[in-house]
Amino acid sequence: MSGEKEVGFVRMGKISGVPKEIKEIGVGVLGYSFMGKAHTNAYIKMPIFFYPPPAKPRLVAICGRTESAVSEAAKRYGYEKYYTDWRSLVKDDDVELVDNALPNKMHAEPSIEAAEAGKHVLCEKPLAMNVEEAKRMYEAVKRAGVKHMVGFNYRFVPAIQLAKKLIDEGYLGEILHYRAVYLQEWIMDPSFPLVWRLRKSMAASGALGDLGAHIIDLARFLVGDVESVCGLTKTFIEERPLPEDPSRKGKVDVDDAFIALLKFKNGAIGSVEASRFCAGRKNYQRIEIHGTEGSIEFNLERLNELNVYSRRDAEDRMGFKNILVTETVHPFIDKWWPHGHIIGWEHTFVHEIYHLIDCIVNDKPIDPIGATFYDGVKCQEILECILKSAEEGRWVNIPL
Ligand code: SOE
Repeated sequence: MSGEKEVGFVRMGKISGVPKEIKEIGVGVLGYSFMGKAHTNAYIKMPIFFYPPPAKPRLVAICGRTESAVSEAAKRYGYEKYYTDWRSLVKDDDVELVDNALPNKMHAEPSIEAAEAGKHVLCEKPLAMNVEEAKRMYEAVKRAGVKHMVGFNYRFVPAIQLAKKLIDEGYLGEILHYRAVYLQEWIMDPSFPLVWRLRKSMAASGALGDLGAHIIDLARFLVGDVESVCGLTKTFIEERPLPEDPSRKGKVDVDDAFIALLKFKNGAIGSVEASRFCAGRKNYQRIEIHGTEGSIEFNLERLNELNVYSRRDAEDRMGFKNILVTETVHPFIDKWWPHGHIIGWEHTFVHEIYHLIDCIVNDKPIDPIGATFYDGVKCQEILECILKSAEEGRWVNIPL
């Protein structure tokens, strides 16, 4: 132990800096608000709980447009530097991993330039504004040979991983139905301003790309690829006060809610629905999957639990079983607390960041557990086809 010395009867040892046996990885985060905070928390927590870490994230730099806000965030979170120009962060030689937590409009260019600068890239969902951008991003990371992941963090819920294990093992038999909703209520007040998530120029779509992207990615992760869709979108409040001048209003040009039917390539059928107008639903992502041998049910607002039904159970005890997914046999749990000491939403980001950094340091494949930019492209195709279907009022096939 470096700097050890006798202090009376107590030996004192000084730990200076990161123990040399632990590698570091320089991280630069684009964006400092909601997702910037969730990701930073994960970078700080990961090496403590996944110890020894594959590498300890070094909070090199954070970036945001407003210097007063991003400098405050850098101080608060513990970043060494801050930038108001994303290009400077991407070019910073100390940054090995660029984490793009900016609005959807700003996913493509910074992620492509990061890849071209030889940086690994984590990009928040949805990957892009449209399929064309998503494909350019995917081509760029492939050309650069860097690791690439999309922030579909719900893949990293232990209960979702248990669901995937049961499905992949055939415990549910042949999958017949996928049924998912992702319901929130945060913009029901007409006085809620026209923030970037409600503007087509910044987000491309509303509940569809924001919440729908998650349950569409989980559809692919748990059931398989989608063959065709039939969608419906709705905007309940057509205009809202402008954040920059509440006395003026702007048009809401994205969906407040969507519903879509899915035909999967493996013959299963599905429905996905997301809305920001469901009073009482805070962050209510609920999934039911039914197979020939049984069913599972997951609710994000009770994310430590998975309800499982098996037709193989004896008739006198057949019924949904509630599994508390907090035993160390389940992924990631052994890194936290004893069983029953439940985890939360933020832990899914710690798991995601651990997986990414482990794959970077040990050159492991991000998928199938994590979503790569390829998965981001496939999700983008389904999003775009749902919009096309809603506009044209017909079923639309997903490009092969
Ligand atoms: C929307 O409010 C939102 O923050 C999404 O953008 C996130 O992806 C989701 O995890 C929680 O809800």
